[in-house]
Amino acid sequence: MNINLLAVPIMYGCDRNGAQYGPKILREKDLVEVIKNQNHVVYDFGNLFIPSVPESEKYANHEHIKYLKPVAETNNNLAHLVYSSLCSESFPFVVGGDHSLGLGSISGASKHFENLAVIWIDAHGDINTPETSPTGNSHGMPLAAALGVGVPELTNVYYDGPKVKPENVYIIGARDLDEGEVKLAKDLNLNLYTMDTVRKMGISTVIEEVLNKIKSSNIDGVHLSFDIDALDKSLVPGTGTPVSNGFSFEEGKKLLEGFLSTGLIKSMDFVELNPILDNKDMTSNLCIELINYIFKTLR
Ligand code: 6HN
Ligand code: MN
Ligand code: MN
Ligand code: MN
Repeated sequence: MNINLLAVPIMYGCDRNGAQYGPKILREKDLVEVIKNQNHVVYDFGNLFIPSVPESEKYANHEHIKYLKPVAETNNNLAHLVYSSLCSESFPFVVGGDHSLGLGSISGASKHFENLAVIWIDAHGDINTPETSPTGNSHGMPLAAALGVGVPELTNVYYDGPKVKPENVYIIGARDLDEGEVKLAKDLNLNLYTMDTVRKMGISTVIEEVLNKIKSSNIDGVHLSFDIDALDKSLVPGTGTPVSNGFSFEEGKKLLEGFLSTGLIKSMDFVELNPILDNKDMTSNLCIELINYIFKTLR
């Protein structure tokens, strides 16, 4: 397959120094070779330009959302790269950076497909709005913005209005949802598979159910957004918002393979690695192993 490697060294969405170095450490650990060795052609587009904004201007664009302007601008640029990749029959692999970039990916993919579905594998829901966010960090908001909920600067990224329909959103592995997120998921009737639900149903049943729903709803493309904090806290010290009771490495691989081997996934995010927080490269090494597996199973 043709893979467009789109690296997005952004940390404005998590406001935590280090998240911008995800692409750098993964490249040092032979990211490109790892993908090529699984028989893909890789086009490395380098790092997306991220504007520099001093900390003193954190709230310059909105009283509660940090760095709103650079986040919106970066997502607009990313969206067009993802769209262009899909138009030229390449698979966009978006490497973060923090999860605010999920908005740009979804925006680009949704312009290409008639009816897009999104699978969001994450300890979090990332469906906060400025009103419900406890932090003002926009990496907790991209999925809400893609659904058309939030400030216009985010909901109108790339083109005006919602990018994905609520019935086409699948959140898997959530176990740290804020109050407002629980309410929004309910109000919009999102397909929410919390960690509790996954434990009750079993991973294979969850995969099967999600795939059946997708196959029966006229979907012509699926975007998979993978936040490494979906994995258990003990496995990923090098991420900004780790949460216990997460997936084991084997479970993570099983989930990824379940979706990636179907031929339905047309684009993907891999986000929230923070090398500065890491413990002896444990997280970055695990990321490389996962990425190797992702491209081994991708069809
Ligand atoms: N992520 N729900 C918390 C917030 O600040 O809104 C955490 C968000 C984490 C986001 O991990 O991509
Ligand atoms: Mn996330
Ligand atoms: Mn998360
Ligand atoms: Mn929380």
